[in-house]
Amino acid sequence: FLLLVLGSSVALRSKVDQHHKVSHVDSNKYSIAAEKKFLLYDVNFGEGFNLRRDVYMRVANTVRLLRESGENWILVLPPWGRLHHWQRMQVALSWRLFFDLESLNRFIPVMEFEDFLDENRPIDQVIYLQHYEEGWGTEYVRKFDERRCLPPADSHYRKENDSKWRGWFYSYEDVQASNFKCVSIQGDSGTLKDLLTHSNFSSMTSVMVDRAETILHENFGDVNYWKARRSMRYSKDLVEAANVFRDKYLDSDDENDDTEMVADWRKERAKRTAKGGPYLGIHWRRRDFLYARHDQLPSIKGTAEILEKLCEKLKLNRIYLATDAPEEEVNELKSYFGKELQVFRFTDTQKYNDGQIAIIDQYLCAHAAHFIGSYESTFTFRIQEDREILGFPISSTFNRLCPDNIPDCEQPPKWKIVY
Ligand code: GFB
Repeated sequence: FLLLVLGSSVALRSKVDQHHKVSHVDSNKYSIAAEKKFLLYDVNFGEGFNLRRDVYMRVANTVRLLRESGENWILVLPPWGRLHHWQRMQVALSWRLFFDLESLNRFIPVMEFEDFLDENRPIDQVIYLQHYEEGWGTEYVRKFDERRCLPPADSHYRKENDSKWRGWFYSYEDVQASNFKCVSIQGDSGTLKDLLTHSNFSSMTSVMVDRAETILHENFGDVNYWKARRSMRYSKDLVEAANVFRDKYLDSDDENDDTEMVADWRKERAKRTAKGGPYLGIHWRRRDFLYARHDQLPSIKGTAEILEKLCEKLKLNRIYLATDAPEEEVNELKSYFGKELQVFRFTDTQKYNDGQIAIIDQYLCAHAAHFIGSYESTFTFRIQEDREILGFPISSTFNRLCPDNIPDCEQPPKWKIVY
């Protein structure tokens, strides 16, 4: 039976149409093809772009588990926007601006929120996830319970006279939900699957889970973590823009760098031979990070010294700089370099939005011969993952900038890819 279910789910995944939307499933052919159900989700307002990418992987794995248990769930992608790090306040941005939906669909069926709305589908239920008021207790057990809404849940959704629930809903004003409940939960993608199949919610066709970051990965770093991650290929436009930049300024291309990728990520195989382009990639996290991780970051001059030494050691004279630093700080950094070092940045803010530039920055760092990042930044983590997928040697990837007073600081954990 298990084989039948697994076999069916693979077959279903391949039935995704050309327009990157989920196609109809032939219910006569596949016993798994039950009524379509839709899982929507949102993440706490304060979370950044790269933590949100991680939350996608957790929720995508919930959908995978639901489908493996025979339910026909489809993930509705939460539009991007209102991110407090973005300099330009944009909302309701679709996923296809950033990611390749065909690739996402090869892991689980996904659809844009706009397409969900076009189908005139209602949201039956909002489940607002929250922690337990009393904390974890003496041991961590996976569990969930319907509980009274704790702040801030009680202020995020309100019941109107028509007895429908209104909330943020990614800035779409005419969207509402029929029911709203708060659930205290501690657990992971699997726990969320159990919640959605619980008798209180199992009759709902479309459920939105808010504060989805409350749940963790079921098995961090396992093969399903990496499948979800590998499915998150960047949009073809962004890859193209970054490749043009590599070719023009960094003397870098996939053939010479040994970074060619097969079109379908499911056909990727383990390798450690990637060379990367002849440049040093650096993610230099500044702004709010200076407060959050002050003791773990180098000064501007200290950063320049680390980079100069590294370029000398690796015999590189080009640096690709990914940063959120203000211009004055970038200029100061550059002022410390000798003439032999060239610094490159991708700055086409006319054509690309903040999130797209972030992805191009990450892509360019991921293709460098050597990468060095910022301590515990999720922006840096995503670059390290991309390099694992591309097949770089470990030593060229898991490196961080050390603070001035600890030049031999502990290097990042090596979260290696598994297939
Ligand atoms: O992505 P993110 O969660 O990474 O948030 P951290 C950082 C955001 O800042 C990115 C911008 O999404 C970008 O909008 N940013 C940072 C960059 N570095 C770069 C860069 O090199 N290039 C470009 N183009 N943009 C956490 C936050 O950030 O830091 C938390 O998620 C909190 O909310 C904490 O603020 C202190 O993990 O680095």
